[in-house]
Amino acid sequence: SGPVLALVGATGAVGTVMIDIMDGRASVPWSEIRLIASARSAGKKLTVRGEELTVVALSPEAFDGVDIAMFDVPDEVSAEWAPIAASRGAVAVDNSGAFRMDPEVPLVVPEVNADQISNRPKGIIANPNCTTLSMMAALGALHREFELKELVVSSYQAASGGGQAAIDRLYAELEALAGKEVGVRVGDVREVLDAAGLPVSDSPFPAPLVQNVIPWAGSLKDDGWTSEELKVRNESRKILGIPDLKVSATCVRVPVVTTHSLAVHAVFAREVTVEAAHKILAAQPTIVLVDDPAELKFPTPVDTVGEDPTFVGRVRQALDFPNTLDFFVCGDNLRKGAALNTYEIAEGLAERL
Ligand code: 11C
Repeated sequence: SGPVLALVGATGAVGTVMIDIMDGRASVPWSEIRLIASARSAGKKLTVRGEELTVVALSPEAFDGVDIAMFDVPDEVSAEWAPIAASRGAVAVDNSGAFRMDPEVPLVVPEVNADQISNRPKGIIANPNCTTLSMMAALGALHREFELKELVVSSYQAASGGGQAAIDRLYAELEALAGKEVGVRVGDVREVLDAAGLPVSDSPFPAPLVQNVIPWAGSLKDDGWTSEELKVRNESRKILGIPDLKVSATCVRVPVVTTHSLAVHAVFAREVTVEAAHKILAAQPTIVLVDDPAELKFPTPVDTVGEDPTFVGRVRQALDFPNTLDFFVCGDNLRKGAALNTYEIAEGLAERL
């Protein structure tokens, strides 16, 4: 008798993690879980919570009887199909960028603005970009206490932000370089990749990712900014409810499979101390504070991947900037950064339907 939940994009990188999250829940409120994907994946069988389900093809009829439809698909697929799901009576919870900045679509991180779940005139709720999301639990908690004014962020983003093809590419590059001595002269990494049949022209990334960091994520926008950097700015403003928040972001891809990291420089209206920030962060249930510099304890992707909370450390009071904290955050970009937050919105919806 509970609501019917659909997962659109069930066979993708985020869809796969979504199934893992549902498997891990002690109980679920759903009377039915329906898996939906492109016609190419239709008919595939996947096990969810011990039950074998057959993936059905995306079609208007696939949404019949569905109460909540989670979308983990590219922007253009969501742009077309989330409104169709809504017109069939479902609430669409969309993880793409298609609707995030629509003023009639709430952009929700439950621990920051859960109240927005009920405000959905279009029948669509958006899930933020994984880079923005990774710092939201921390910034939301600190903003409540100190009032955030300015934000300067550098990201260290994992390959899996680019989906399965990007994950496959990183593994292929790692394999091609195994046992080779590189990093000695300009061009040596590209030569090894070319010889292995992996020219950068075939890559989802604009440069080799192994032995490298790439100051580029997303697409080119005005004045040299990338789409990813503008998402960090616009989405942070909307989620935190600070329309004039000053934000500057530089988004960088690093050779990590999963877990985005961010170096955050946050300026507040009120006086801050590391001690007070520690207390606030430690009290937030979806944050794990790992901050003991004397013991070399800080968050890293290796110790974050597969975990639900975001990990925060290296909290410092900026020496030359008043009311300012610098800190480092790691969040699994496929879990809280994508599937988990979407699922938490769906759970919040189920309580309110
Ligand atoms: C990345 N953050 O790491 C991107 C992926 O707007 O949902 C997610 C893009 C988005 O490449």
